[in-house]
Amino acid sequence: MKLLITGFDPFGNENINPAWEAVKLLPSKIENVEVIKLQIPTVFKKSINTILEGAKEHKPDVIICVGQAGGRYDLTIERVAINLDDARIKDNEDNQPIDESIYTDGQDAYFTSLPLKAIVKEIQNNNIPASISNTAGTYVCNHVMYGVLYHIEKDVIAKKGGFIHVPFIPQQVLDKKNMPSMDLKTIVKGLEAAIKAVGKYDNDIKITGGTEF
Ligand code: PCA
Repeated sequence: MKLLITGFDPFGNENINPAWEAVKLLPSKIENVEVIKLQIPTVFKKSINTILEGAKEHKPDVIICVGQAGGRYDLTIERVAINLDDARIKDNEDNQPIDESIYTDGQDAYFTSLPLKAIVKEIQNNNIPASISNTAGTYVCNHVMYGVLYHIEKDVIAKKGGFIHVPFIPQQVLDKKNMPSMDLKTIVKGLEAAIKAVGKYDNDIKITGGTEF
């Protein structure tokens, strides 16, 4: 199995993005999975185009995008991407779309085709906190996840796609009181576990993983 895994460059007030830092440290082979790493810009549209170019070159079976979710304490596997850009802050090229569709001919939302619960379980088996998230927000991460799933449906750029959000790493929270963080090595180990699960499970397992709110 061939996996294309992407990580964003730093955005907002941060000078490092734990997503790319972690992706960079992944081995190039994890059990039966060949891992291809790609940095993508935190820029609307350009981010999706960079993935499309990578997919054209590498022809992956699976595409997983990884992004920073400052404020979350665990690794979160995103269930759904919605057809909406609503940027609270400008992206790295000063774009700030507000309430715009990503693709006018796309569905309202796409669900990930990754085995969500198997991934969460495999990460937790390594004593690393992980859960399913039911919103990837309305910024570039949701944009990219939506773009990947749209292009999987329209032009089959891969068989499966999805998104994982990671917390801040400790060096980012030195000046942020009461802000959760996770050690970079732990994030890398968690992503490795996620990739193992993707290599092992074609279909998801039926265990609880929902939330009330
Ligand atoms: N996180 C942002 C965009 C880039 C990133 O790493 C997000 O969650 O939308």
